[in-house]
Amino acid sequence: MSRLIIVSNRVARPDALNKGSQGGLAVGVLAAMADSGGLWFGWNGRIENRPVSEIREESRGNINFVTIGLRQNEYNNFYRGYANSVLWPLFHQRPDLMTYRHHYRMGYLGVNRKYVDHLLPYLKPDDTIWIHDYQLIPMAKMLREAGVSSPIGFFLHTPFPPLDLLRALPDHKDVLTELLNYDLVGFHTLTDERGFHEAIRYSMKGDISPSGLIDCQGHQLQTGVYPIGIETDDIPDLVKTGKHSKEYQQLKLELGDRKLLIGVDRLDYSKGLFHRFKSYEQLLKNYSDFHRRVVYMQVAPTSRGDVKAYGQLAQQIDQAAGHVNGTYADFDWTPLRYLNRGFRRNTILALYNLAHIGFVTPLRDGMNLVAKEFVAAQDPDNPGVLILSKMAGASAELKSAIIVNPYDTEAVANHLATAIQMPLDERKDRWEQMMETLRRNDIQAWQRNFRRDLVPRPHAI
Ligand code: ADQ
Repeated sequence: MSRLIIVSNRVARPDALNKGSQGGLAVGVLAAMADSGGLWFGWNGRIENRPVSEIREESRGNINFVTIGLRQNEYNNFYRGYANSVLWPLFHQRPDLMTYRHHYRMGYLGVNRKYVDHLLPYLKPDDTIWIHDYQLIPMAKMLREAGVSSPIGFFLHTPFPPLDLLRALPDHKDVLTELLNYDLVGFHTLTDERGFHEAIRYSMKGDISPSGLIDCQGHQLQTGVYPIGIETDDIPDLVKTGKHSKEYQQLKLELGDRKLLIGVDRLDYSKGLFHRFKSYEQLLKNYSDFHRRVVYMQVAPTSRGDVKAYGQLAQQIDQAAGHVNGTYADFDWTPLRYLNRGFRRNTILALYNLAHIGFVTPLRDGMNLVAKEFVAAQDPDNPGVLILSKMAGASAELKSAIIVNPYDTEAVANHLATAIQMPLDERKDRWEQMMETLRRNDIQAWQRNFRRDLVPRPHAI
């Protein structure tokens, strides 16, 4: 098999993953590369002052990591600007949170060109190139213009918006043209793929065959649905080691026979924390029997704290958490524990295992790996219950979860009550069905299927 070149904005070194705030892309890509090995290229996460970027090369096992830094203005316009103040809110159906500036677009293109220039010397003719996520959409076009003829695939980790929303982006036709330059474009769900097809058909006048083969403006490319998985078989061992952590031990002791509800998310408006806190508050209001019998722990480390919408969100969430505890806490019971920090991966998995309910209610999410990890971390003889938003990509696969509409806070409260009291037989049945999916479509299947479909196709340059 040819050498795999992965490009993503952030590159996660294995030891960095243990700090617990890397996010789903890094977790997934690292697990996918464990078998195949290859080269992983991207930003080292640092802001640098030097005019020419220093390239850092490191190897761990069969993976070579090649990273570069970003200058302050590149970070501002590319990362904080176009990627996280334009594309992220738009792709998560929040155009109201979008701040569009022309110089953001210029900065975005500039950093993509910089990545291409620094990557080119590492490429060999028979490599397979796999670009990840919304920060790097223009790379294939730029690589092709530089003469690269290797197969180039793209995977979108976020949702793809419907055309009516995409049109709010002034450059949407440029973005679509850039995507046409890939040989394969992959999505988490059929809904996302359908959104892309709709945009190609009506905005770009492209032809699409029933199997997802696109013919448009001299480009041919394939699209496909590749729901990202997790390292399902390795999780029980990670849970075991995580149980030795002092956080797990202490929480277990403090809980006693109280039932734990757990939520784990980057602090992001797409994750629906405000609505989630309101649903929990509604549960406490409607079901006083549960007072002192449940504890909800929400773990949410700060993410993109220097983007305006995120600062406002942090304040709103602090207040909402304070309101729940202000209303219901007593000297011997804190109903909501809100922790603004990351955990080691095995610790977080052990905490999932300790929980009776996985509380996963994003307002919009590409997939949501926390939902899958929660299920895989359960004890087969006494599994917990997953409450899962229908707005997460994972709901297309984990159909035996309790599927909820996160905006309907009263209904979510009732579903929480059902989950808290669910009999063991029903918990086991639901869990078995979800595990069957997680075993069949694990992280290795995800990368195998994508790479199987990534073959070179004709492109007009
Ligand atoms: P994210 O938005 O980052 O990922 P998610 O898929 O839930 O969301 O992945 C988060 C990962 O980070 C999980 O593995 C989780 O266990 C870990 N994590 C989060 N908070 C943590 C904490 N405090 N401590 C330790 N670990 C923590 C993006 C998309 C998703 C998509 C993934 C993968 O937004 O929709 O599922 O990429 O494609």
